Amino acid sequence: MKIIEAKAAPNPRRVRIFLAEKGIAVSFEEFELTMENIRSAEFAGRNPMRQVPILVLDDGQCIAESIAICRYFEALFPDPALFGATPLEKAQIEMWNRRVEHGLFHAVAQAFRHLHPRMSEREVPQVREWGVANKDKALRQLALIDERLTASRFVAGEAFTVADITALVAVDFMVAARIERPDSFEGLARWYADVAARPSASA
Ligand SMILES: N[C@@H](CCC(=O)N[C@@H](CS)C(=O)NCC(=O)O)C(=O)O
Repeated sequence: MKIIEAKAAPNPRRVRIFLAEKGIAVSFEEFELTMENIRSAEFAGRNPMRQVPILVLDDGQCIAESIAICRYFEALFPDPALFGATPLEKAQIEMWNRRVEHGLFHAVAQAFRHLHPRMSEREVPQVREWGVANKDKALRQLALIDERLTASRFVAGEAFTVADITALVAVDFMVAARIERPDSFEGLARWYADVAARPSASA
């Protein structure tokens, strides 16, 4: 088994943090995200979306999508439960993870893809106005997460979960997307200092 990734990219980082939190060792293979590599038939055969990370199982089956990969490992190794243990926890963590992924993470990714010169060949058409609109959207989403973290220790409640991993990676991705984090978000700052200090954050 191996995970095909690009070390500098945010989605593979989500999987690396998840595995580090679980204490699971998997071998990683670096995939250079050049246009030539992305267009290759071999890459498309592994993931028709032409994106990393991709988990390649020993029998050659491929699982893409960061959360699908994390869920696979959660099912194999349930402790610590990063997707929750009880039906209620599972629902709450799913709710928050989806809010962060479809809200903040998506907005930051859209801002990056539609504004960064490095993405011009990849994001066609690259629509500047859409990138700018998503910078504003990302800040609105961040305000909602800040509000949540003013009342809650972690994103989905009192325990660290996959929703914190999604949020941490999204907040760090803001740097590449050139979106400044406002100092006024105190709940977010308190949470960020806590989760960024976990050993898994540097996985
Ligand atoms: N929904 C996918 C997104 C994967 C994704 O966007 N991967 C990026 C790296 S962070 C990628 O491979 N980008 C290459 C490209 O879009 O050309 C997931 O959760 O894994």
